[in-house]
Amino acid sequence: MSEYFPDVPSIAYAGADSRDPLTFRHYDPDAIIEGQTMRSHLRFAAAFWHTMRNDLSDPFGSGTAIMPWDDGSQSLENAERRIEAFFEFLDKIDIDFYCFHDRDVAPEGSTVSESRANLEHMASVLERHQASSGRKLLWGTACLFSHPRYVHGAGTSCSVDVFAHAAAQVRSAIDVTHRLGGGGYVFWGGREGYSSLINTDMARERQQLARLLEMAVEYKHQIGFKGTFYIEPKPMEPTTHQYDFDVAACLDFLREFGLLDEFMLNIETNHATLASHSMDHELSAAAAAGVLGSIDANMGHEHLGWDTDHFPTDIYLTARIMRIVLAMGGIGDGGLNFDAKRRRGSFEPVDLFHAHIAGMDAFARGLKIAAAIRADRRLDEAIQARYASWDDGLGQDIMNGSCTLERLEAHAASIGEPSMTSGREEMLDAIFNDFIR
Ligand code: XUL
Ligand code: CO
Repeated sequence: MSEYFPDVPSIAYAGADSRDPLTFRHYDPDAIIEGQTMRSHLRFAAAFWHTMRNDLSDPFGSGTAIMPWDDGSQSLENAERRIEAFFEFLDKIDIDFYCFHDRDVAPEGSTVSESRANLEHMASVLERHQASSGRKLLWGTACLFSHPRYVHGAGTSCSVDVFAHAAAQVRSAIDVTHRLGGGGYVFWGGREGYSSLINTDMARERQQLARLLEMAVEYKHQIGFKGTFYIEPKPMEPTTHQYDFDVAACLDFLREFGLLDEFMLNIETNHATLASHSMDHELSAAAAAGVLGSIDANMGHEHLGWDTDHFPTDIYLTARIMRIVLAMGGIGDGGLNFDAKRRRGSFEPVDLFHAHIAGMDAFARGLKIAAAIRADRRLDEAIQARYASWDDGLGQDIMNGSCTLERLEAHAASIGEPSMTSGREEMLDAIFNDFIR
């Protein structure tokens, strides 16, 4: 099958010396790292919205992407052709998983039931392609941010009728995700926040959002969907402030509404940096709370203060991400979803391949680097040694609750000024750098 990308071969691993840009130089799917294949560590996914629906327009100019398979219409035939092109893409790039929003794959109808019927129809097309290709759905989601009715939010809308439309969309998106055997379902609150507090009742809006999530959880159990529910934090854009601001805000929200057992987080690099956090910060915060579920793999640009969704090509970034993922014991049922778009100037179909190759090779290198750093042990041992005073005696007594302020005062008085050692930050940075190759 080579209809839509006739000039692109199947992309294969050709080794680090390959000069052919349509090869992997580092992603060797069957190579074993820490006892597992690269393929199963990385669990790459392609995002239907960027791959098939992003025409690369920006606020200053129209779309540039050449998409010969897309006639620009809202017809079901056009939607089916996109899916055919997408599965040819997945097959040639050798990506096992994909993710979609309901409206990416199926046109919205003029009524709720027509929208549902369109989505069900496209689900049967996806089902067929999944069966013949072996590709799988990592997660599905509902687009609750594009339609004008969601101008004031979806779950957080001031209008209960809009809330009902959002609920209808969530229900049918969960249904098709379940039907397609999706590993999870994502809630990204694109407009679940506010433009201004001058007209906003924040307490109400957060409670409404919690109700939508509670009903979704109830529904999930009712239909027997076993996939994971994820919340994807993002601090702002398109709204001024989104309630799922960052990992800490999401944890607070889930705890407040008793939803922590039902959700994991899907963490995106460019959302982390928009919140003035590093990706490592967000991943570490989620991993520490046991809710690091999946990753939207992209990156921002240091000169641009918005969600630019660049393909992740920074090897330091991928090495840091994979070090946290390996330390956690792997990404589990989640994956690395390329929520990333080509630059506007990269408009040829073949650029879809170059972009994903760049991201996949960067993550393959990150994985190898992270595994080498872990095998070397110096960085992990430095952290262990830094906290050694907590490992027995007084430290243990404090942590197990058998110590008092009086005893600590007596201890402090008896030892005088504690002897302190350097944190050796730059030395450790240099050791990390030794592995970037
Ligand atoms: C938007 C974003 C979304 C979610 C899914 O910034 O990341 O595409 O990943 O709705
Ligand atoms: Co995302």
